[in-house]
Amino acid sequence: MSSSATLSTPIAPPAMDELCVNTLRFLAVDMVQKANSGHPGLPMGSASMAYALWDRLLKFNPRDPRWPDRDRFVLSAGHGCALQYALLHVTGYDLPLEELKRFRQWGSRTPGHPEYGKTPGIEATTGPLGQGLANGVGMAIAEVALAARFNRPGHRIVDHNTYVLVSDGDLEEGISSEAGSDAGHQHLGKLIVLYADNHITIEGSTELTFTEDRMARFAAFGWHVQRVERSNDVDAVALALQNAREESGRPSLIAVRTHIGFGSPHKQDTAAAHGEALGVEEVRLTKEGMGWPVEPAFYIPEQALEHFRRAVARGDSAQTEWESRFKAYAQQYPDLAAEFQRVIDGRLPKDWDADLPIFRAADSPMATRVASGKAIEVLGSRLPEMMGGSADLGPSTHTNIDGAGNFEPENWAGRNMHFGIRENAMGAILNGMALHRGLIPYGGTFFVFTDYMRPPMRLAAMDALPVIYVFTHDSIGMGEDGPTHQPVEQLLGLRSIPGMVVLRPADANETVAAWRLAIGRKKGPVALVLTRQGLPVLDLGSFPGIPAGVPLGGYILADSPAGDRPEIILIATGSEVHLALEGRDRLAAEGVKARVVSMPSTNLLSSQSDAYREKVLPTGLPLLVIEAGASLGWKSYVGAQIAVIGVDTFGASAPGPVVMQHYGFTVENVCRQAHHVLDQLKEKASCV
Ligand SMILES: Cc1ncc(C[n+]2csc(CCOP(=O)(O)OP(=O)(O)O)c2C)c(N)n1
Repeated sequence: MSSSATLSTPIAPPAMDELCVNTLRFLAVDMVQKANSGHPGLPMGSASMAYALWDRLLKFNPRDPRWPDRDRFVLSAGHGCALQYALLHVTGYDLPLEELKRFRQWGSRTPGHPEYGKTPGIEATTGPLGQGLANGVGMAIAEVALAARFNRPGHRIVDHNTYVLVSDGDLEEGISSEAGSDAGHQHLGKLIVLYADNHITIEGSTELTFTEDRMARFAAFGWHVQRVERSNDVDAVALALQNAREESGRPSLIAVRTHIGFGSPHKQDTAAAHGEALGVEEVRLTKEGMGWPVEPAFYIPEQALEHFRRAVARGDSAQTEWESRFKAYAQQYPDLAAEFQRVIDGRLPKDWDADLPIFRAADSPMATRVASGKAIEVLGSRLPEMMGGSADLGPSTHTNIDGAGNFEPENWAGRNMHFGIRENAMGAILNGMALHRGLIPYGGTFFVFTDYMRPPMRLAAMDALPVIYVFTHDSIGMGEDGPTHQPVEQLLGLRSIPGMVVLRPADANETVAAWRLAIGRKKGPVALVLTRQGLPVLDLGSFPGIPAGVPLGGYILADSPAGDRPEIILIATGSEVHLALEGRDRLAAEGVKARVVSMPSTNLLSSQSDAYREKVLPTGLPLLVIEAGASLGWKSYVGAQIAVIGVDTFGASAPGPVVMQHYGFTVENVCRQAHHVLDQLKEKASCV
């Protein structure tokens, strides 16, 4: 192209493609240059393939970015988001050009990596490489699961594709193998991945690190694979995409040989194009070299804009067509249509929690993982949108919904998922399912292995996704498997993720209350942290405060005998609550008045009013915390007059009760520590 950017006469299709692709390229270049920060290289190289998708195939409506049957598009290589913002602007989303000019600035809708909820049309927060690809797998799973449940002969009301754009970094990350393997196994034919195969990462050529045959790898996962050698051949990319769409039995990978920094005379095909502005002079040379006006920056040729904006009418007619099909469906299947609307809106049905179990003291001992399993059975029968499973630990995590069938290629209506031993992908797939909407996704593993899935958990919290985690074997109390399997610092770690609600219930009834809260909470992830070992059941007759107390995060489970002002408060979570109760009784016999506060969720308690917290933990009273986890968080949480019985080293391999005893989780030690705290206080007082 030379002067076509300024032509006012009609433009032939290939020239129009080129004009549009260059519009995207140079918008991205100018965004990064103006911000003097960001990643121009990937957008410059991938603009053509992204254009092929958005112009020829992608089903979307810029005026209604949340229309349920739209195709999903995830930019897994989130650092290339200048390209996505450019696409959103030119196709008519509510993203004014001004926002492109404020790329990466405070308060803009064009943050440094795509953030879900901040920019219309962004389907997932991406940036940590590999996560977006696994999100796409989750979205594709949600699509087939909802299609299996809601479509009827002649009525395909759920029928869309999921597209993901990945880079080398995405495919180098281990999660791409976890997710790729799962997607191939599940025959997710409507998942289509475009791979920007540009041979460059930050440190240089992929020859340094990445020489396996990626196509063969994905073929081995059961994917349909294609290669496009000339990325700027929009028709060739569109044809490959079309082939991928026609391949219904396998997910598709299309490796497109792109060139990072395409068009930049000094930076194309080098790592220098990856992550910094090209520089004023290089921008000028690039624009001149490609026949693009150097000024003004953010130039959008009228014809290109007109062409891109046809997406609005196209999207509108696609959505209108779907709505009329949905109307016909609703006439024939009114209940199903209403149910579809309900799950897409994320509304709960009436009486969804009516049959939740109430446990009695006679049910003791019961592990909280077992109580959780019983709650899941009931909830699963009331909430057909519940779908989840475990990373190959189902028999231990009790995450199965009886009678709900396995989710597998032969039965996408099945709701019990087998993620395999792929915690990272499991977390990201759950996120994708939540992002898609229409399901309540949950997943489980041993608590210690949350270390393998922190990245997606962090993103779930960032995106306020309603994902539920079922983490069992929650402390050194799990016993014989030893320190590799005994979580210590994980509680503190999860509690420190903003927006993550961590609940460590004390018994079966607290577990039921925790599940009720988790299902009812529509914004943000909830982690249920559960025991392997059996625990006494706190009968609601003796402890009526449990159902109302758990959602508050902390509450007075047992006050000082005779309701006197306590001299000390024993705070405990999970299995240690029982120790606190025993300690309280023994201290009473020794003449010390103690209150027991069960604190299943420090996060929830800290969001209660000052007045409530003061009622539960009056200022000035000394505290003894009993929790089989790192003590670090507690010291800052509750102030100076405090002692903690915690675990500040790794555990040990032995039967659970033996390990607990060795680490000081005994009634004797609780009483000793309580006396110690009180003695210290007295000493302090006498010194004053
Ligand atoms: C999990 C993770 N690790 C590291 C990074 C930092 N990072 C951003 S892009 C990138 C690699 C760049 O190579 P590639 O994925 O091929 O992108 P391109 O150079 O084509 O833009 C890295 C290491 C990241 N975003 N996520």
